[in-house]
Amino acid sequence: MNDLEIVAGNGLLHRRAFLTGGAALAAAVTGYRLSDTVAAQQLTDEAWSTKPGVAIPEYGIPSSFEKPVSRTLSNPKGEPRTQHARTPHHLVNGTFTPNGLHFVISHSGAPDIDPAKHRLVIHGLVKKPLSFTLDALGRYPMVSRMTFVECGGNSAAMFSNQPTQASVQAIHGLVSCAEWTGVMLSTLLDEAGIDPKATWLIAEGADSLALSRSVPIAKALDDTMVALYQNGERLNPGNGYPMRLLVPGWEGNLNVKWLRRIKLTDQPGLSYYEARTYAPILPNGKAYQFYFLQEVKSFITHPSPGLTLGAPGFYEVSGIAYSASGRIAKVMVSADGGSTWAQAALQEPVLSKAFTRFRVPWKWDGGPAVLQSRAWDEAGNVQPTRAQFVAQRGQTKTPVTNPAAFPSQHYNGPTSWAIQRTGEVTHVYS
Ligand SMILES: Nc1nc2c(c(=O)[nH]1)N[C@H]1C(S)=C(S)[C@@H](COP(=O)(O)O)O[C@H]1N2
Ligand SMILES: [Mo]
Repeated sequence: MNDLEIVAGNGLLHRRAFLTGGAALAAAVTGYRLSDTVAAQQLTDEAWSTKPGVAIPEYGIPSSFEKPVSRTLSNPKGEPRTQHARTPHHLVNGTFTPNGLHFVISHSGAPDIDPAKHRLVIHGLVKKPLSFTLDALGRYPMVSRMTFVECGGNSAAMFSNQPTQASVQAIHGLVSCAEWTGVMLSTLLDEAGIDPKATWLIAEGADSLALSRSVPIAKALDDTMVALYQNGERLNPGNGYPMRLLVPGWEGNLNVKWLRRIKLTDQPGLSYYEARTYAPILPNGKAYQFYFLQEVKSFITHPSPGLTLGAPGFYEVSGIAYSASGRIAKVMVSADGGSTWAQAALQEPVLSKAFTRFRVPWKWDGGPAVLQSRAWDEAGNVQPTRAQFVAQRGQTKTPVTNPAAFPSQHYNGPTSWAIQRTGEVTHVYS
């Protein structure tokens, strides 16, 4: 068996090279061997090795060399309008997003909530209206789960009829994945006692615009959570401190932050965001309303624009895949713009409604190549091609002067990165 077997065009290797051929692959990547003494001479004694280091701070932050690993802000001067902070997917690895890099969309800033004064009220069509302090909520049984949150407007640039010369952060930076810990909403609704007439709930935030969204009771009782912790620590202020609704796999906007009210009703509230922003008009004239799922999707993070390749040779192509309909079943990667495909290795554990990292070994011959990924989920859904997607949902002219203009929601087609002979990576449609 050849460990470095080429299985698809432009040099994609069988994923087995990671398993059985790890050593062969590593040797092929580094490509040169040194004698014992020459190897030892590679070590020099820098200042940091010759005197004691600095004291460890109470709260650890990344090395000063990691400054470029940060979010990009849509209003860096704090202009009072909707703010977007985008995750640098090309500068991180693994499957969850550190709290300081989790994307944020905030339509009226982040309220500075005193947790001692904050209350969560559950009322409406319930037998026993309830009010909770943060301390009281903390005494209920808790659960932890990894899940992604994705803005319905993530990847809006992909609706443009011309490729956008931007990074994976600019194009797909409005999705992140974290381990959330909190109380299942079903536990709280059980205590309040649901009136059988209740079919929806309206969740409201404590921010100044009181963002509200309607959630069907079935989803509320399924896997919806009142999240109190994010990756082990209290929620970041931008992500809803001290509590948020977590509606796994569903449109980001439903994940109401700074949660203060849940009202059970017998109909949706038709709030601003569900009646306007997240009800785009389809090419067939119908509104895409109450469409909640963030469908199966994947994109390559390494390489991607900004990560210029060096010399020809071995590279790992890697990226993330996720679906609102469960676990990722399979990811295929192409290096020739979609003509031939190699199956990627999936990083275990593969969790439902969470990021799954995929990897495939690639031998770049130095010529032009077009990298692309396509994911399948366990429910049998597959990412549509961009052409299929655009036929159903439409596209916009370039340049997109108003990025909020429709259509701009729920893009889940593939993304293609072209590798130039110089090693530069650019965005193309293929
Ligand atoms: N109260 C409140 N909740 C909110 C928002 C907001 O502005 N106010 N933004 C929403 C939007 S549009 C999205 S995509 C998600 C983003 O969650 P994150 O900022 O934690 O990543 O929060 C949603 N919840
Ligand atoms: Mo959003």
